[in-house]
Amino acid sequence: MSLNIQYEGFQTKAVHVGEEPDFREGATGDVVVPIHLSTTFARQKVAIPTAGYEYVRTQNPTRKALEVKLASLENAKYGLAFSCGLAAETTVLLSLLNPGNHIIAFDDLYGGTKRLFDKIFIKLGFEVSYVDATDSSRVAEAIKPATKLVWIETPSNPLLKVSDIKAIANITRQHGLILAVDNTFLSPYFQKPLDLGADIVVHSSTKYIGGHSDVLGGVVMFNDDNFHERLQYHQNAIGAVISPFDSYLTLRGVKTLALRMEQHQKNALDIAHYLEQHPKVSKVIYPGLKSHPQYNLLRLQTTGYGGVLSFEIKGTIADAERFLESLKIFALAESLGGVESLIELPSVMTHASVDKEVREKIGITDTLIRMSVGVEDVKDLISDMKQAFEQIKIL
Ligand code: P1T
Repeated sequence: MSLNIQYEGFQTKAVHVGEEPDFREGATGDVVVPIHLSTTFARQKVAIPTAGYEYVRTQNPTRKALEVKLASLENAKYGLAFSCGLAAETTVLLSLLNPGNHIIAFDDLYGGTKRLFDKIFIKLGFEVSYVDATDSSRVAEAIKPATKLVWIETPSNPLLKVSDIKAIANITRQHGLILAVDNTFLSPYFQKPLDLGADIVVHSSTKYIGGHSDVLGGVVMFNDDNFHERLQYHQNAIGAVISPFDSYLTLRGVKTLALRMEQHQKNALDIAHYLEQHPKVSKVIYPGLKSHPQYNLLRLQTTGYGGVLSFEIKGTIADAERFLESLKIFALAESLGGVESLIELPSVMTHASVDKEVREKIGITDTLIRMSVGVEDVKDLISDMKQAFEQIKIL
């Protein structure tokens, strides 16, 4: 129940928005929104849904609380929650585009997003061009008469390339295009793309927003009333919605987003410094390092660098595999953004669906390792890496 309280701070919003106690007669004053499992909502009058609720796919009170809370964290007017990040992406594309439309996408994207574009949307009659969006002029150069939307991740997955949201938003605005930003890697705690001129923000809430590697979800945030009408219609018509239980888990997770992001970042910076000086490492990519090519830009458009880093191990893919398989605290697993540290080999795992030729062209080599730094004690994480490095003998 909304009490119309205006909260200022991010953490206050994360804890309270959408979950204000309900003191109406018969209500119990819960400080946590209940998990409403009812799939349908009874009415007293044929034409009047009780409290606006009709059927669970269309809307339910637990999902509503999540959507309202996440929208407030992203400084958005609207938020819609889906069954996963890819379901959110699919619904955005089907709601706002038509076959024949052209999409300009960042050449470094999560492998599943690239697969969605290349294997599903191209088959449906959409056209996609990939550009290195770290240079905004490449986005402008790729615009055609049929272009409708620009899709970026910043920082990107897995190469952590950063693009200039404001500069790209200026280009898309001039040409009447939609700018969609996947904000999964930094979360609304460190970056708010709508404030920088983006039209749509997408998240895999499976990652930092959920934060505990126990819930799948996706969210879309935006300000435009017309988008709201179209997206809400398609959300209901397509039906890839988050369940009430998963909404609850995500609500529970997001309350500590700010605390977790600070710890992820602190640990990631220490690990990036450790790896930078390691003789068996040839390259470290972390937006919080001065050596990152877009370090200055990042400092302008975000308030932090996040908890994901990538690095290249010297040697062969067999050395990379040996290192990964020797780790004891890091879980060798896909995904990111949970409290536990995860590590993976994109060429074989998260980005295996991207053609080898394309992967190598943009820099996803066989020995590139991606790490999602958790919130554990960093000295334990570094000790774990030390013992794993000792297992590889690089000449
Ligand atoms: O897994 P899902 O909730 O459907 O989210 C897809 C997705 C979208 N956007 C970004 C930036 C992502 O990283 C992901 C999922 N990524 C992984 C599973 C991964 O390990 O990179």
